[in-house]
Amino acid sequence: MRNLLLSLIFVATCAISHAANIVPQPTHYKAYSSEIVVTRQTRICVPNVALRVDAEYLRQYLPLECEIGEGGEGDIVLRTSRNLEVEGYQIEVNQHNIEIVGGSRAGLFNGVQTLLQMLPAEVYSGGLSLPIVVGCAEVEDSPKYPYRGMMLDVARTWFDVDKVKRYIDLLSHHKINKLHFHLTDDEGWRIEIKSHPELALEGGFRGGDSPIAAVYGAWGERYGGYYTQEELKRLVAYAAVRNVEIIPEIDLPGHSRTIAKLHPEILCPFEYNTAPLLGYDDRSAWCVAREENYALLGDILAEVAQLFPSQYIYIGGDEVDFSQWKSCPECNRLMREHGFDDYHLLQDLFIGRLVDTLSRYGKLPAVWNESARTATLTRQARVHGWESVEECRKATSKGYRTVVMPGQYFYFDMRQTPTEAGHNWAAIFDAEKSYSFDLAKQGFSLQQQERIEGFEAAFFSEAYIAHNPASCDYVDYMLFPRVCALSEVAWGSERSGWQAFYTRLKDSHYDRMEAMGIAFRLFPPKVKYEDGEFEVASDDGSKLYYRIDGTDEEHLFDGHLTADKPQLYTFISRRGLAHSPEVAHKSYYKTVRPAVSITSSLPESLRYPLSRAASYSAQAWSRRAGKSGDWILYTFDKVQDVRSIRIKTGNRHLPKNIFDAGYVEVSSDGKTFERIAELYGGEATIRPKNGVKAIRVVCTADGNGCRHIAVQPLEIKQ
Ligand code: TNX
Repeated sequence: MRNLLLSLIFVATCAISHAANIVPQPTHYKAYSSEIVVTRQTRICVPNVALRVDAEYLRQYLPLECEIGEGGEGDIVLRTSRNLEVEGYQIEVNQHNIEIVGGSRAGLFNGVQTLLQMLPAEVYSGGLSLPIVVGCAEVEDSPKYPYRGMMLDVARTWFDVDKVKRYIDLLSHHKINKLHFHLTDDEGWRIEIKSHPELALEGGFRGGDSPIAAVYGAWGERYGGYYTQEELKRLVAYAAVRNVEIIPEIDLPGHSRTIAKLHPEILCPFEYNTAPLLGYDDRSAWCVAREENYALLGDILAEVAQLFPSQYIYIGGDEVDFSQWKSCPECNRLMREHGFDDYHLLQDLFIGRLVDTLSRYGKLPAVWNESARTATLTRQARVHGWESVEECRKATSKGYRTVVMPGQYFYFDMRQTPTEAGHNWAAIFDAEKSYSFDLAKQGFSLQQQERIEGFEAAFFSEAYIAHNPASCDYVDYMLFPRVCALSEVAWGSERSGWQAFYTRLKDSHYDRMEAMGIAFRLFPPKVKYEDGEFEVASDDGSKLYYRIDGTDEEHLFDGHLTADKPQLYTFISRRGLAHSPEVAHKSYYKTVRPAVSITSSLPESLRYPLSRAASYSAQAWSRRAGKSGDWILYTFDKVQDVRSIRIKTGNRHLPKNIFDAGYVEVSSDGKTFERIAELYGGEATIRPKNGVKAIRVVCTADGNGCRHIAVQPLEIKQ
């Protein structure tokens, strides 16, 4: 009686968890009006020691005793049953107990994730205080697709083990079950290979005295890191507990500049002009004809195969620069011997050799879609369609098990609106577009759909390096809530439309992500300016702030702000660690284009001369990399009185082809110059106090790992 009374008091006083709103949406979810109270006395019970690991996992979020046994009144019981699908599960929460049954440990894990989402969001922050009330419910759920993946590029920007573990946690909370681990690329080699220790010891670092050039960013010091085999084994085990399989990628035969720097003998034997690169050899493709290459690759793949239990090893196959093979006498001899008229077939030959090597280790290949182009590749390969939706359809038509990840929907290194950070080569899109992906609407026939193994999103990290890579904030912002959308698409339950999904996010999942410590992206607030007053609103309950251009301080926006110069104000919404992009009235983005001439100590490209930047039309190029003492001089026809000027070397949205280090000087008479800013990531924004007649950018670094430097038009605001 006393217990019952206490429970009633608890029911009245403690927070009741939100109804459903589970992400990804389960197939069946039925909520009842009754409740059960989880108290400190509640136990997590598993029938045998094999499931103890799952009980211990749950315990990290719900601090209860674990026990091997049947469980009794009030307990949480975890078990498996062969009658369910491997990754399927059932949950029953009734007034007596909570039971999760999984079709296997994987299914049980999925059930545990759903249960966590049925509890107050504080389960994720460690701030949960018992007792809690849980609404009674019945859930029956299983995924439509066995492959629900995320690719992390740890080669361009280094992610240490703790960061990777954190992403494994966050992904697994969304029932993502594959981590495609992009371990090698032109800019880094992140996996220890014991038979060739130099690969990680040297290839894990770039810049400073490393032979690997700092292509992305000003790294006067060695930058990077790598995973030891011991760390990788522990990581694989860590992921396995969370139902995540790690699929390692060694990107071949292109994207191999790092290993080629350490083993130049793997490159094609021809005279290469390194003059524009100040002596640096930037070739990135393995020579197909050099027999010894396959022995080295055999050594590497043997260790990779042994470290990772995944059946598939990812061997790349994307974006091979055929110009290297075209210039190679040995590759051309091979072409003639085989009667090939297409360099894709030469690539197939190379990939085919690796497929044989993998099969000796009991492994199958996974590849980027280019490797399936001619369809000579074994049908046992798993093909990842990244270039377009069309490439995904083609791979399925050729009979390949296909992972759908077209950049236009699932490359989360893409920008989310035009003025935000990130790439735009595939598209500019936010979570709504990822969420909208639909195989039938995209014209996949039923037969093609049967060959879909699942979905994957990618985060390539070349832009991350310019956004404080010591913190996860940039990645979080690019990934969430897009990963939430991916999880719905890949889990494959009936989708109810974006508005309903967005409402579920705002009502429940934002709180969870906040408790998970994710610096996720909020949708941009709407900004209006009328009759000298701002009207700004967000639709998610977040707080709004404004900033005056040129200052760092943020002020709370209380609903009223009058201003005669709307171009000076930017707005942002915040909620915990999450924030929206900065938005402003259209006048903020307005730039002026005064007449300017550009000269430089660098020889200019004939095709992309500096005059293109001077006429504000497009980026201009030099004919070689920058070296210490090089300069670019911008001279205005008339002295300019302006608010700000952004001077940018490098590509428009990537810290590449930059002055690796340097500074900016200004002059009001075109004769005497004053140093007023340092370059960061090849660029600087100046806010001149006096009129500006000329600007000079001076380089203090030798080389940038690229064939030229790019110069963007000045961005001038009045
Ligand atoms: C294309 S995706 C690439 C990567 C880049 C990415 C940037 C793929 C197979 N190749 O090397 O990092 O675009 O979005």
